[in-house]
Amino acid sequence: MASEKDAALAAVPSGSPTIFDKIINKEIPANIVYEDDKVLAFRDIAPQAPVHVVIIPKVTDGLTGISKAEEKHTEILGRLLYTSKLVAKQEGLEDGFRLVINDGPKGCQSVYHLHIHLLGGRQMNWPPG
Ligand code: TR5
Repeated sequence: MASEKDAALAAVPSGSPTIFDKIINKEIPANIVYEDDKVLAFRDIAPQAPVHVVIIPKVTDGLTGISKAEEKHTEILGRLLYTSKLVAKQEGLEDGFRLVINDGPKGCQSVYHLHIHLLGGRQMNWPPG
């Protein structure tokens, strides 16, 4: 996950391709752990837990973040959540895990392509930072 500074410096959503589009298009490498026709999941480059996977839709259809969700996005939102559960099982997180969606500068979002963070492999704390 990004620091506040990273999030503050992140490009405002502009409609131009993000780093995640380049991962989808295989223009830059990523450690992919799950892929189907609609969803891609890969290991975060700066892991915040022993397991830290980023789960993204292949087509955003304007979903730069969860705050941009519209009724037309409900199917892909459900697919993302369901895929999170599949990847958690695949990663052996039977004892629990955490899903996180950062939104906007105050939510510490740094990449404006909707994504779910799957974190696990250690005890999570509450409240989060
Ligand atoms: O901060 P938010 O919630 O927007 O999450 C974006 C996440 O993307 C952060 O946790 C970053 O560590 C992660 N990230 C950024 C890059 C990247 C990545 N994960 C995998 N591979 C990556 N590449 C190749 N390049 C990045 N810039």
